[in-house]
Amino acid sequence: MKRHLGDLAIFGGEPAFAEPQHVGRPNLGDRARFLERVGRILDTRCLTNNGPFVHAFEERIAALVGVRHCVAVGNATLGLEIAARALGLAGEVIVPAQTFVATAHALHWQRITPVFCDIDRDTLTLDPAAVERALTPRTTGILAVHLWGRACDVEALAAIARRHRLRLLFDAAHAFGCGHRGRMIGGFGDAEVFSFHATKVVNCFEGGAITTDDGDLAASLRLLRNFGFAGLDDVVACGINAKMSEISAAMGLTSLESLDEFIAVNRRNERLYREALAGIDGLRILPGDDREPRNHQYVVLEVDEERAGIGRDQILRVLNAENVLARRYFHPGCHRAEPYRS
Ligand code: T4K
Repeated sequence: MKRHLGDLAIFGGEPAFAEPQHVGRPNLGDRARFLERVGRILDTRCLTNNGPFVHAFEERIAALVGVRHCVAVGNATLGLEIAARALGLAGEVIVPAQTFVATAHALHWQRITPVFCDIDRDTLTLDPAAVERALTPRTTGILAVHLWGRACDVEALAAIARRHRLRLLFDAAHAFGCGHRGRMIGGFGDAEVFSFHATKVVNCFEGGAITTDDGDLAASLRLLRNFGFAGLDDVVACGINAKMSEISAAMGLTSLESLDEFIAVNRRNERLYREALAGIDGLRILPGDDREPRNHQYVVLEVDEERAGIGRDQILRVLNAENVLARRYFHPGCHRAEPYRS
């Protein structure tokens, strides 16, 4: 029997929650462990500039992902920027149209033109055939996004990159803890960039990391992250300040210690949503690939307005009125937002 949206108690009646239910409320980890680390930072007065917590965080990430190098940065947007620069991206770079604006902005800041490309209807990641069609003589690379933690068609994109001598960079902002064909995301392409923003499965308040197996690339990234300093007085490149602070790394390490627990809670929440919404005409929760490790951090609901008999924006208004802070991601579409629209 078909169910309809009105059957769902959580959408109707008295407000279910006195306080707003923050979709994406940050994971905190063990407070005592974090405060102990903060104590150490204050005791040693080593606050930033690649201190011991940043080193430990980089080692943990590299080990979990299974790569040789991890370069921690202040946030993923900066990570994408210095990765684009270190990889020599220029001219045009292919990006999916369905992504957070940071993917395109990171290129635009480097005076690189993001060329928006269609995505696969099922996985919501770059459609390799559409990538081929978007290539021009000015294309220097592909910046693919593992949207909502779902791996791109890594093999097809790598084949295109090889054939056309392009760089392949992955925006893995959503994908820490996710896998693809027996390997963890983080080890594909020339490099991958994670976000450890407050709303991510592992958070550093603000933070990010670039992972790669390429030692020369990692060395360039380390230079670019620190103003281009190769030694105390030796500036060898036009770098930027993309460093991660010790307190961010302390949060990241604490967060990593509870990763399994966060994922277990996410998995349970996703199952509850799936059960509650199952069989409702016009609503689809984006499927994940259950053969792969997943962080289950995002529950994405697609609304077919005609079949559901209610629009996405109406559903949002109802949820918000019930203090459930669901959001439209990404609205407007990146290619329809400024400065790209005009
Ligand atoms: N590439 C992709 C594909 C990305 O999605 C992102 C970022 C990036 C690159 C760049 O990564 P970073 O440079 O940020 O490391 C968020 C985040 O700001 C952003 O990191 C994220 N993607 C993007 C998809 O979403 P909003 O606008 O959703 O965040 P906000 O503030 O509305 O928070 C969402 C919910 O979380 C709210 O219900 C409130 C709650 N919340 C949030 C924060 C920050 C809290 O309870 N406490 C908090 O501290 O942007």
